[in-house]
Amino acid sequence: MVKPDFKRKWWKEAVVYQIYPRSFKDSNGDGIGDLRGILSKLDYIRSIGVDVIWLCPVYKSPNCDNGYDISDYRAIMDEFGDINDMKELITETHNKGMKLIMDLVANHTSDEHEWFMESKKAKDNPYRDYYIWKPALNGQEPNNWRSFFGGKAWKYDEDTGEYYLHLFADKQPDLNWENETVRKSIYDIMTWWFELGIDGFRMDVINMISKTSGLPDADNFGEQLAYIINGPRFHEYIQEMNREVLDKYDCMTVGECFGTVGEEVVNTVSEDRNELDMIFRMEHVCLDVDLVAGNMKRLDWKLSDFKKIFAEKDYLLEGVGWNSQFLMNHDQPRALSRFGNDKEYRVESAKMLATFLLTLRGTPYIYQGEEIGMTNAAFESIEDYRDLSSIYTYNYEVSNGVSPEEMLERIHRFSRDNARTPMQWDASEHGGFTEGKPWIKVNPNYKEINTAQAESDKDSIYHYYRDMIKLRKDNLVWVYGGFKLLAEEDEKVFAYVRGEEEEQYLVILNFSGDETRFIWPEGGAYRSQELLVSNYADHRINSICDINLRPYEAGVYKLIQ
Ligand code: ISL
Ligand code: CA
Repeated sequence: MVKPDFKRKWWKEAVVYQIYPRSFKDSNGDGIGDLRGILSKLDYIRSIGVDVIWLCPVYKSPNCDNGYDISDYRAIMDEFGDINDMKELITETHNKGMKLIMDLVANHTSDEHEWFMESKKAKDNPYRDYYIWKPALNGQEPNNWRSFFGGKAWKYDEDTGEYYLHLFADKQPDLNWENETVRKSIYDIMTWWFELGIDGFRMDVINMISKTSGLPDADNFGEQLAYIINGPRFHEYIQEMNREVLDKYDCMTVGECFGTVGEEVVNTVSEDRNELDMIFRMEHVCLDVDLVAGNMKRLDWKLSDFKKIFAEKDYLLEGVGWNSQFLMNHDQPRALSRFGNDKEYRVESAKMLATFLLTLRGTPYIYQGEEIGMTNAAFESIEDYRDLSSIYTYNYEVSNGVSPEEMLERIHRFSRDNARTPMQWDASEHGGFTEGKPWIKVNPNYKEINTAQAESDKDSIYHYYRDMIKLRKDNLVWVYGGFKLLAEEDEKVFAYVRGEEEEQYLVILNFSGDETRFIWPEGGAYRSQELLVSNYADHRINSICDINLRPYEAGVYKLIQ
């Protein structure tokens, strides 16, 4: 359980704050968040106690997928500002003692990127091979792959009579990483940004850049994933990327690696392989919804399965490599609505989840608004939604017989827009996000849930996050110390011990809305315990071996030996 020989790194000790720029803060009243908006809120971000800001894509983009479709990697999206704003953001972030990482979207570009526009012109265009073009097979698509956003993964181009591959929207053609010039061009872009002063990259669907050769037909989507994820040349490319770029900078990298499991995780983040610092694994956000089926139907899930995922991912990398920890991001519902209770126990459960996220081993990522307990939005009509994948799924399922009411319920629960409603700053109109008309509706609960309220209330979720981050920072044992899951099969309580033999802590979290009792006979081995944190002001226990917990009650104890 203990590995004191971990190499210290700033990014292991950091807490990251993720910003979705479109929804963070609008500075000029056009209803769209922008870089000057972020600049105006840097002091707020710093006040949470985080060290690193991860900016979702801000590059020039026609915005079919809110910036995950890039048309120019060296320019800023018109609505967000310009390169001077970006330079100022980098400088100011550094001046305030934080670092800034960007989103590298390199599996695909926009179809409006110059490379693709050239590529489309003719079969012998020098850029043709930048993308994955194939002729029809028996008058049909080159294979039967599906896009992640629904429909076929191939689009026919009339002019040149061939299909191009798009694993995401048809406006997001996949780059051909087998082409060395493509790889070099991406490395040049990365270098360009490092020279501008950024501190690292979150890499979008990076485990999909190498596809199985021959692009074989798949019997189902699961099999298709196997042909796409961690393909034959993935590690070679990432090692090359390190030699060409990453090795030259003191940077951090985190790869979005949906579907990467087991040995492939080890192969990607082992410190001796020089690939990625950490990856985002998605298992814990796939328990209650089937991303392979893609229908947003809620599945029953068990806390014991959730716990095993966290334990296994920690044990797998013990002494080998580093984990990332997150409960939500811009593609996921609000963690509080999903794993807590966003109604009668909103504050308690949000604090419980904060206790969890910040006492795990691995670098924690907080998503904007998580620190004030923002919740899922339940818009009345599908017209109020903006996310292309939510809209596609709604239309597809409804046209296949699911009732619109049922589909709207699924959207309420799982739409990516739950995370994308504007940040709630105060109780003024549109939550202080904009003085104009927001590009997507503000969650109507902004009058009660906003940063102004959170800052002024000493018992708020926001202050609790600050305290938890401080606790984590005050003692490196929270960063590097071992993790041991207790009571694996308990379906209400998530409990674990952190730390070294001579210094141990118990974290106990009631993940349910019921009162429950946690019996821990091994606790008898300790002389006593000292309570460090709880989300209930009157949290008391008689014995560490037998703990009563109220709904979502959480406690962190130092165990005295
Ligand atoms: O969003 C999802 C489920 O709701 C995922 O399937 C998601 O599409 C997948 O994890 C890849 O996400 C990343 O790449 C996409 C982009 O739309 C996402 O926002 C991004 O995080 C394409 O670039
Ligand atoms: Ca704006």
